[in-house]
Amino acid sequence: MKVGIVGLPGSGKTSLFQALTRGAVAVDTLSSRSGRANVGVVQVPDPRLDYLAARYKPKKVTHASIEFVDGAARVTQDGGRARFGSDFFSDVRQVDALVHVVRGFESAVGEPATPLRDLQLLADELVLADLQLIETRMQRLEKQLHGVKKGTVTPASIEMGLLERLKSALEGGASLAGLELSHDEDRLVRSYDLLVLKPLIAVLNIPEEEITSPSEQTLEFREHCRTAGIREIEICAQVEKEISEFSDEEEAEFLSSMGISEPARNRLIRECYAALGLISFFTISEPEVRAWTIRVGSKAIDAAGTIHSDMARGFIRAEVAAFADVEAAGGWEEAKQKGLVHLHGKDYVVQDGDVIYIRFHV
Ligand SMILES: Nc1nc2c(ncn2[C@@H]2O[C@H](COP(=O)(O)OP(=O)(O)OP(=O)(O)O)[C@@H](O)[C@H]2O)c(=O)[nH]1
Ligand SMILES: [Mg+2]
Repeated sequence: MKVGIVGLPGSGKTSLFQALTRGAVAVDTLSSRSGRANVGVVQVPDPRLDYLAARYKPKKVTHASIEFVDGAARVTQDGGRARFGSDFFSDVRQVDALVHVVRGFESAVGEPATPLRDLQLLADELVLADLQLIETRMQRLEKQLHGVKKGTVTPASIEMGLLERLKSALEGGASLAGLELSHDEDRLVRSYDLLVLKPLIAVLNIPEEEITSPSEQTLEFREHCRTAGIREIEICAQVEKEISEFSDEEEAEFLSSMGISEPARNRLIRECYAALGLISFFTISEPEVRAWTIRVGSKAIDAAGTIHSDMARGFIRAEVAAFADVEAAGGWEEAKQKGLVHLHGKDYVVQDGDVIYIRFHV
């Protein structure tokens, strides 16, 4: 799963990327271009995994991970105006979620921050790109419908009706989430891969002095996102980047001296994971304690297949305990003795934090 870091020039995207990746692995590019985009694999911090690792001391501990991309989906500056080229949109299409970095500090050339305006600027561009896509599709359907008697119901006429509804919702500034769609319509909408439907997290890049006390402007931004249903996080990318360069011990010391329990980047990573619709389940074995990634709503059989295709093929039962129960009991065996490990069939819907052992035959 790829998360694209986007935003106006100089908003702090690269600083944030470096904080997230802690300077590690910054390689590769999006498939369409070379030498411009950096991709970093980032571990999803998870105190539950930390507990299991400390309890079982396995040879290996494997975190869930997601990828962040910086330097793709570039917005260029053209005489003070932001320009969104066609590259921007084709790059955005290739990522699964967007982190929109919005400048909340005075720029190097003394421009005051205008976070709400900047947020809207990019949002409007995404809407315009989707409208264009919708209109192109409508033109194609019109040709198909040419000569068909008015009022005749065909797949094309049904799709046309749907596109008209999408178009007027987008033009009216309404969210598509509010539309009531049938199962088939929903499938069609998904197939368009609309940009406005990509999960988006707004990151307000605040100046250092605001870490402890947010400004009026920041509070206004926060409130706007809350009422508009936009996921939002405030981060000082500069400071996060500096913290990320510390060793683990130095970092812990620094954070505790500031009275902070964890770096802001951890919250952002988890927020991205959730926005992508992902949850984790855990497996415990002697060689490895591991967090596995699946989509919300996945079943026990999917979990088995994530670990190994043989496990899905030979699936018998899943032994499952909620992480909280394992922790409270003091371990997996202990949870079992207390009757907290349950047997489930392949259709069991896996919950975030489940500790799972798959029974299977080969
Ligand atoms: N005051 C302040 N400056 C910051 C902060 N974050 C980034 N900067 C500065 O802003 C400038 C741009 O930061 P980058 O991280 O390179 O921004 P970017 O969005 O990657 O820029 P482009 O890739 O050129 O679009 C740099 O000089 C940073 O040091 C911040 O939180 N506070
Ligand atoms: Mg940059």
